[in-house]
Amino acid sequence: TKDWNGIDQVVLRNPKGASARISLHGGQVCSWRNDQGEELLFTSSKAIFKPAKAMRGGIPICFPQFGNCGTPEQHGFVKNKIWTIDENPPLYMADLDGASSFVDLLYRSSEEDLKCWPYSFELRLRVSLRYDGDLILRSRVRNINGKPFAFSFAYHTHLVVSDISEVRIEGLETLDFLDNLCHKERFTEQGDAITFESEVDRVYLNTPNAIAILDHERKRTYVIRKEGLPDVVVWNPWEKKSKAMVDFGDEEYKQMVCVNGAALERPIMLKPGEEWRGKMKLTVVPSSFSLDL
Ligand code: TA6
Repeated sequence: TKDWNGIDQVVLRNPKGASARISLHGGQVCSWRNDQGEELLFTSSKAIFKPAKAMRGGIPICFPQFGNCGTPEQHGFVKNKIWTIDENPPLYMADLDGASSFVDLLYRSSEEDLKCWPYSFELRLRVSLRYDGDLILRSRVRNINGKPFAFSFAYHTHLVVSDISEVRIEGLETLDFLDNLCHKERFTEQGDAITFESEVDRVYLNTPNAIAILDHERKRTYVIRKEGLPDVVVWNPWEKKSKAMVDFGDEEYKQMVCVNGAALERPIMLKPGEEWRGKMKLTVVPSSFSLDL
């Protein structure tokens, strides 16, 4: 199908009616719906659907860096580029772990990219929708350059919640985090679940491979399971920051939370020919289930 600018989108469906949509613009997952057709990924009602800028929502792929590292683009440039369908994905990705449908996307660095980041790479993304409705993103970065390079990576995951003040995040207790609201100063999280009463913008370090986001009102829990992504970014802009963003509604912060699987604190170094793999699996369960995190 075509998305907002006639740019191709791939729709994945499973036999129970769950679905996902991925845009070739940025390799961005724009939608993930459960088998009742409920949208689980947040998209701002004021999102700007104009190429060379990622729409505000879904799961932008942040590479080769996350945050403002002095390059022209915040969160890297691949989220603003047109990707292609990968006709011959690497054999090792044959492991489908219960996928009912999937798509392989590819972004190869261009001559133009070299001007803002002087390294050649191949970035592959497989998005799978499982029979049970789970969404899996697998990324693979290969250094096809003559010299080593280091990068950071994040799945900028915008989740829908019914009311941010009723959301708890479990799995990050007692961990250290860098607080983007205090010049990235390092703090230690207290001993119980994270809750939200104001803007939060933190990078939790050396996190466990499973994190739970409990949406109390809707009796729904998201579980994020990840590999190769040691850090977790937790972001809610709250009211003041929301008003300052042109592509974000004033009140929408109440219905979303960003919980990003990421590799940020220690950039990943790849020698020529080497590759890195990162994986994130999103699951949504009725909160009544006990979570063996
Ligand atoms: O997710 C954390 C964060 O880095 C915040 O600091 C905020 O900048 C957010 O990403 C939005 O970034 P974007 O480039 O999508 O406006």
